[in-house]
Amino acid sequence: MIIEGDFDRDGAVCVRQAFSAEHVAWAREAIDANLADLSPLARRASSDDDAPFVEDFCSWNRLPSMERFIRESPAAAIAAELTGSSSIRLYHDHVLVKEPGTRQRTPWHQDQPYYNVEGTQNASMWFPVDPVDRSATIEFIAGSHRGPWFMPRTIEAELPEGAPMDHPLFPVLWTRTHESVDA
Ligand SMILES: O=C(O)CCC(=O)C(=O)O
Repeated sequence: MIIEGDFDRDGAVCVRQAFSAEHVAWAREAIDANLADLSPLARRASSDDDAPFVEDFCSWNRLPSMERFIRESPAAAIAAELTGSSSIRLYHDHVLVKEPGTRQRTPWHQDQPYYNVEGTQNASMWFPVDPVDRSATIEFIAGSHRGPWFMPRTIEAELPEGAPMDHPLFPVLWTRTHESVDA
């Protein structure tokens, strides 16, 4: 496994050569299973005149393929390495699928204000199963994991940035992804 970057300083790193082709296949299988069996939490995050951008949450305990990826891939070991933790708990799984041609962007946001957890030993993993163009990949603002915090909002709302939140410091980042590229 190669860790590029400084997690404490920037709040984000790029991890290379940690997952095998089999792990990627597990994730792909889990996403397909999720799309075929959406939970009540699922939502469409793009408008009707856009290509489908579907997201769903918290499916690991009803989809065996999702649970296998979470329990048996190196994901938890990577989180332990980055946070210096001896054990890792899953907060949630979050599947986001942008079909080819989707224009809807994921807006800038921080994850921490969405999560009801405290502390600095936490991490989110963004794991694409298809090649993603530079113009469509995730972006981070280095150091934004130290706040200030901004109000959560939904992806599709396209509201102005939320008001700063009065919140202690946690390691999360401003992230966004662009629209998907055409297939
Ligand atoms: O992939 C995306 O569109 C958004 C991912 C994201 O915001 C996150 O992982 O926190």
